[in-house]
Parts: sequence; structure tokens; C-alpha cells
Amino acid sequence: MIDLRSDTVTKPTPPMREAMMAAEVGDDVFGEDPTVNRLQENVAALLGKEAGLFMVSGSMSNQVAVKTHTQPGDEVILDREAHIGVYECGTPAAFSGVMLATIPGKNGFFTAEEAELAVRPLNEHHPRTRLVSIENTHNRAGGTICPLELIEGVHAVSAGHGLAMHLDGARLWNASVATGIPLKTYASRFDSVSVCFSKGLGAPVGSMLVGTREFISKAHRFRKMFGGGMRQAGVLAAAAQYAVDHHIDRLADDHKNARRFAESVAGLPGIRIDLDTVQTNIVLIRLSGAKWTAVEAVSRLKERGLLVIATGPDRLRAVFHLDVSAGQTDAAVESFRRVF
Ligand code: TLP
Repeated sequence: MIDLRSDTVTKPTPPMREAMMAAEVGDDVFGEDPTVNRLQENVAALLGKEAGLFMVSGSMSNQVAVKTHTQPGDEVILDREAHIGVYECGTPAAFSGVMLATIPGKNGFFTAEEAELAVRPLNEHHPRTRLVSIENTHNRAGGTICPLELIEGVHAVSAGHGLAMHLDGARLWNASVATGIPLKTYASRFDSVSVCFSKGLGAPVGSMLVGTREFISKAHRFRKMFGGGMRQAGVLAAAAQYAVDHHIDRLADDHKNARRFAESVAGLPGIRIDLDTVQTNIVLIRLSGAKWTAVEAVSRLKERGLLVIATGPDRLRAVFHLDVSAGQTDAAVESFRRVF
């Protein structure tokens, strides 16, 4: 089986497992796990922030950020297709008591003008706008990269209204490798940034939230409240550290494979791919006038040894990662040719 359902499906490599075996550990709830502490310092520095907090998942990292930035009754501005709103179980409402002001962005991103219009006037009728969140790269838009000028523009609007900015950078590594723009540059306009080790970087578990020392110390309490206090988490942090040290540059291979796959299947009957949005490791495949619905296509492709997911009634997603070689990319194209 070639598994293109997500870049979360990667298995830890033998050297990553060795790093996990060798990890020095302690009780992280007491702040005594040296491997976790080192990872937090290293990743915060990589992103140009004062402090970091190791998290169980990207969802926890985003939601602890939302909780830390807001009060119940506040409102968060974000793209309509953002992971925080679409895929995180309604946690902003359930755990933070906040409302989401969603903007139908283009390729996952809204403009400064759209952000300005979404900010509520300050009076007793409205929720208080408190936070603006951007996802980079954008998952449901197909791994698209947020242009720096857009971030700058939205930041200017946020600063003008005294709002905080959060970056869901689950795949920020991919954006940085694809553009050559340093992680720090992307992170610089945000008060908090969440990055994931368990997607393209190939670690089995873990994400990190970074920000000022004060923000992270507040977030630390909420992580415990959300059930995310871990003990000898150094075995996981060691895998994440290995991934940061060895698996960032190689993301370029995933981007090449995604591009080659997209260009090869784009012309098949009933398939439409907007090649302009294939910027990193995700390919969105639209079915228009195809023989199969998305759900039927998933099972036909599975019969031919290829796993993808349906992300809508007429939409498939293929994600390229550490465990997909160039040869397997060609085999995936062949499965599509046969089914379509
Ligand atoms: N995305 C997963 C699924 O939840 C859809 C995937 O397969 O792509 N932010 C972004 C942009 C994400 O894509 C994801 C995971 C998360 C946050 C949440 O991370 P986890 O799964 O660790 O909670």
C-alpha cells in the first residue's frame, strides 16, 4: 500500500528510534525532563521566540493558544477553512467559550482589508475581537503558502486594534523550505506559533507552542488543564529533536514528488487540479464529470494499492511525505491512470 492519506502516517525511522532509546528523561510536569527542556529551548530559538512548550498534538497546541489569548465571549478571526475551526471538534467553543469570525479567504488566506472588516466595533453589543489566526501552509487549501505581504498587512490591522496574532504552523517547515524564507521571519509577526513534529517531519508524536516567556507560562497552566501534562516525555522529545535536526531539508523531495504527481494526473478525464496551488506537499484533486464520486474513487484506488482521502463529495487529497519515494509517486500516478 502507498499511503497518501496524510503526512501524519509516517513511521519513526531506525535512527529516530535509536535517539528515542538513548533519551535522557525526567518528570516533565516537574519541569525535569532534560530532553524536553532542550527541545523547547531549541525550537523557540529556531522560531525567534523566548520560550516553547511541548504539546501532545497540533490541536492541543492551537487550542491552548486560543485559550491563553482569549476570555469567554471573545471572537477569533480566521479563514473559513482553517483547521482550528473545521477539524478541532469545536474546541474553541467548548473549552475557551469563544466565537469564530470566519472569512472565506482565497487559497486559505484573507487580506488586510477583509480582516479590518471582520473586527467588531468596540461597544457593548458585540463580542470583543481578540485574536487573529493564520494557517501556513494551509491544509484544506492544498498546502498553500501565505505570502509575507499578506501577513504584514494583517499584522498592521491587528496591531491597530490591539489584537493578538496566532500562527497555526503545523507545516510551517514546508513553507520555509519551499520559499527559502527563514522560519523566524514567518514567526516574527505572531505572538504565538504552533509547529508540528508529527506531520512532514516524521516524528510519532508532538507539537510545540512558542511565544514570550510570560505567554508560555500562562499556556503551561492551560496545557495541564487540558490534560496535556506529560511525564517522561523525553522519549518523544528525542524523536522530535531528531526530526528537526534531520528531516527539514528533505521536505523539498516531498514537494518535488507532489508536483510531479499533480502534473501527471492533472490531465486525466474527470480530474481537475489547480496546479498554482500545488506549492508544497499536498495535492487537492477535484472530480468534475468523473466516473466516480470521491468516496467511490477512494475505494477503487485502494483496490489498486493506493490510499488517499476524500475531503469533500468531489474532492480527494494526496499528501507526500517521508515514507513515499519517487518510485512510489510514479506508482501512485499509475493507479490514478488505471482508475480514471
Ligand atoms: N491535520 C490532519 C487532520 O487533522 C486533518 C491532516 O491529516 O492533515 N493544524 C493543521 C494545519 C493540521 O493540518 C493539523 C492536522 C493540525 C493542526 C492538528 O494536528 P494534530 O493532528 O496533531 O492534532
